[in-house]
Amino acid sequence: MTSLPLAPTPADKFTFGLWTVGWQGRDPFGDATRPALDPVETVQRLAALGAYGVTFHDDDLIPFGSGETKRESIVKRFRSALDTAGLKVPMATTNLFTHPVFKDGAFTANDRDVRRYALRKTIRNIDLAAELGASVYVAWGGREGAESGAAKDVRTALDRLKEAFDLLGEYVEQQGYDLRFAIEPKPNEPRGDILLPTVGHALAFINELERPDRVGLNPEVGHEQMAGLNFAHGIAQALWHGKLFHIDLNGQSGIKYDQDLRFGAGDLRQAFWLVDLLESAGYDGPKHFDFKPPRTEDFDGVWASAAACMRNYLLLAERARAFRADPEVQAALTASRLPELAARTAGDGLAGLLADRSAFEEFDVDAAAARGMAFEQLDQLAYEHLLGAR
Ligand code: XLS
Ligand code: MN
Ligand code: MN
Repeated sequence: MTSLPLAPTPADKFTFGLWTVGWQGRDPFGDATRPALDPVETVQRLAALGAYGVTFHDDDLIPFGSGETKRESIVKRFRSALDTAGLKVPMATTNLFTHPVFKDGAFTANDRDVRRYALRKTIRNIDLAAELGASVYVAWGGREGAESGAAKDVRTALDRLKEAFDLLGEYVEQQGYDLRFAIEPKPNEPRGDILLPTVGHALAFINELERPDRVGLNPEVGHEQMAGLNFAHGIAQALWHGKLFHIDLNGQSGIKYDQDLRFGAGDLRQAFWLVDLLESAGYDGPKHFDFKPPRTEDFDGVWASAAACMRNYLLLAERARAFRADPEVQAALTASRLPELAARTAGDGLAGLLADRSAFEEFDVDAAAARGMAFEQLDQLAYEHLLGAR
């Protein structure tokens, strides 16, 4: 195993939300354990750690209810901090969940006035996102859902959700912004059940929109794992559809509340396969950390955990590279017939398949059933690399 003096650089495209390191530790059972962070300090700290960019919800940067003059001076100060630090804003999003007005949702609230307000709030921040150079606009519908059956007519709510994305797409097109939307699925929390709960639900929804090309996904590690799903498989399918516009990296230990652990904590094995996939697929979008430094930490712990997110990604990328480059792994992949999976099943066409007696009439089913797949040896090699034993 090589020694690893890995240090992140902007070329790695690591980004963080203002709300991640800025989380004050307020949870349903306890008050804040840390004071608020000035977004300008966040920009400076992240740049010093080697990050590429920073992202925000409108209200993370401009406190809810700020007047126009205050808003302008905040944006000016933030922009000059970005310029000095050399940090980018590749993505922005809207807070449609904190204020009590969104208690029954935003784009799918039963209350029509709330839906119209939510769209206007979003459009206002889309203007700022475009002004700061963002190319992705994330939409996480945390309050779009229900706790009880009759309270939400889900089919009608999906009509309203489609209407919202169609209107936002129309706006962005009208303004000539180079901005695409990324839907972030989550199964529950804060609503009992959230609409578009998984990658698969969201992919199907996008096909019903007026501008499906403008809309993709921002899947989050912990959100799929909260539903017991294999995150790397979900990402592979999103890539297959050309829909991985952005990604939220963090850690989660199994099916429970949204833990938002630092990347690499929680399910390390899934983190390894995820990094292996992103690196081998050549994903070149931002690698965005959406984590919460635990409320046990002071600011030293906050910055240590932010640095650890990036380091864990780089360590896993190095381990994945070593795994793929190992001649024994390549032999094990062949023994497991991975190259064969890449061959067309019927390169000879349907006629060829129907005419091929060896495919059916003369096929030795028992002999094929008796062939071992050699997956255990292959998987153990992955473990050895992950554990630094090779
Ligand atoms: C919450 C989400 C949220 C989105 C952005 O669970 O992860 O932070 O990423 O609104
Ligand atoms: Mn989360
Ligand atoms: Mn997220």
